[in-house]
Amino acid sequence: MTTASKIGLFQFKGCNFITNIHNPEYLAEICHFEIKESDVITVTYPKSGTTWMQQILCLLYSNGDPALVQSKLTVERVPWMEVPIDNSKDILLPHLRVTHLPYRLIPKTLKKGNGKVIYVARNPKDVAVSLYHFQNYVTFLETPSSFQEFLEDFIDGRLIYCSWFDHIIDWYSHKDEFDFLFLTYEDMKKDLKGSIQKICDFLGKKLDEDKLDLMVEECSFKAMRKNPKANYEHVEGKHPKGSFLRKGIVGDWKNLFTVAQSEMFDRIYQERMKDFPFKFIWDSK
Ligand code: PPS
Repeated sequence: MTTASKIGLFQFKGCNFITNIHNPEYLAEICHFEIKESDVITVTYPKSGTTWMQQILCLLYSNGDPALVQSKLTVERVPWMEVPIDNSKDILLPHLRVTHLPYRLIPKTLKKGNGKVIYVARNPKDVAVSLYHFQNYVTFLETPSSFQEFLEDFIDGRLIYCSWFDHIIDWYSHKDEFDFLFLTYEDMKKDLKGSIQKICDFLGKKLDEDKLDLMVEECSFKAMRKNPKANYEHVEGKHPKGSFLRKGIVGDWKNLFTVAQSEMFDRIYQERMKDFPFKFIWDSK
């Protein structure tokens, strides 16, 4: 374990983790975790729609019944792969996990093709804005001194889980090793019902029309923000002002990036993503 350049972070095998949440001994064990055929692992870079996918999968595996999403914190329903689990508590949906881990740190059995992987990507400009507000909201990460400095740290991979570019490029280049579904936050915003249907097809699940409509309702930003369990309302480590589920929109970057910052980001994006084989909605804007 080495100290990362930012307060509240440490490095493990070249990746930045949160001192308050992760521990190096546990991280070292992850490569030996046994992943089963029935396991479903959601992979995201931070602030890309993890909580949203946790909500969708939790409802899907409880047959659309909202009781669980209203009574348990998101993280208790669909836990993190890289965060130690309290074994004294019942694990409600043992085959569901989420992770922000880079490809190189995941379990060997997952790399061998056990389980299913759902990767959710989001426009990195919106990811940066969401993470910036998050770092201003929580007390366990460094409060950015300015958005300019924060953006440079984001681009150069000095924040949690390091570089957005490395994360997506690396995962996507290995996608054929997995039973793999690639979704974007923007597509989920555009057509939530269609996205849930895609997830059902991928997981071999069938939901009747009424249950599907109920899921769309329960997974809307409005419903999730109103749900204290999904919005982490009674959890410590936050400043009084703000909300975990903040705005939930596409294109919020336009409210924070200056023209110069946007142009600088676009130049770097084009260079880093020039060989990326997938065309994103935001690429054409
Ligand atoms: S984390 O901390 O990495 O797990 O965060 P993550 O859940 O990946 O991302 C948080 C952002 O996702 C937004 N969100 C949603 N948007 C639209 N609809 C729904 N249902 C939804 N649920 C979560 C959340 O508001 C964060 O984005 P911002 O832009 O900050 O609002």
